Amino acid sequence: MTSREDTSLRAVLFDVDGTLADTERDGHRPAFNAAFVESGLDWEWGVELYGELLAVTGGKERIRHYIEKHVPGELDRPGLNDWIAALHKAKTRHYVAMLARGDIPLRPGVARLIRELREAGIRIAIATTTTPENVTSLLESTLGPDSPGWFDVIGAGDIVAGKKPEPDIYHWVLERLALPARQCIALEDSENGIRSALAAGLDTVITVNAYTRFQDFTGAAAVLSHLGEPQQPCTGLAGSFPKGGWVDAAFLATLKA
Ligand code: XBP
Ligand code: MG
Repeated sequence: MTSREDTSLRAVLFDVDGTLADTERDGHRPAFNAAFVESGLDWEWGVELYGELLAVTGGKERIRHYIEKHVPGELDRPGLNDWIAALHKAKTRHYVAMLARGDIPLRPGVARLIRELREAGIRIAIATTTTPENVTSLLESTLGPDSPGWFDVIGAGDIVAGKKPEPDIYHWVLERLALPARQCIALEDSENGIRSALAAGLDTVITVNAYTRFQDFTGAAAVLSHLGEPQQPCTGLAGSFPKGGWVDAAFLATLKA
């Protein structure tokens, strides 16, 4: 096989929210609500409403979408963009504090797979719409203080113009890895995520969560309940299924073969 056709697995690109950890319902959502209370707002994002708001990726973008849809009078606020940015900054402070308390664990199989990929010499990277400090805080609180350094590239937040489902963040990460999409796999949890990854040419494995279970994952290489562990096998929902019930480096490599 010539190098132009080489599709061997060289890197795995992880989404963060919903993929590494179930962060949305009991992490980001209460952090937004705490920021609203702190700012004297009577907004409260319940579990169901938040599920609808997740259609828009990015916290600042989500706040603006909420204002447009639910409290349009606020659109007349002077300096709206700066006000949203300040509100979001408060939200990030609350969220990072939750992570530092160890409130949010990794999903099944995540720590194991990261360890196995590193042992196998397969590079790892992050591609997410969330704020960069949220990523480092989650990694440090769950995998230890050195763990952000395990990732060759961390692509997060506002560094690209178009957030998921645009492919920008995946293009940005692939460029810095200096790898073609055909030698990489994306791990995602949402429809916006898979649209972004597929548009960047990446084979994508989905692990669903309560918010994303019934979304459209057309084009996924595999749709699974979670990454699985030897003691906690995953369930297959579509596409390939890992022998034994857990995703490892060998399974991901077979998806590239
Ligand atoms: C995650 C997001 C993020 C988080 C909130 O999407 O959309 O905006 O919900 O984080 P994905 P911020 O998992 O596809 O990356 O408030 O820091 O934006
Ligand atoms: Mg996600």
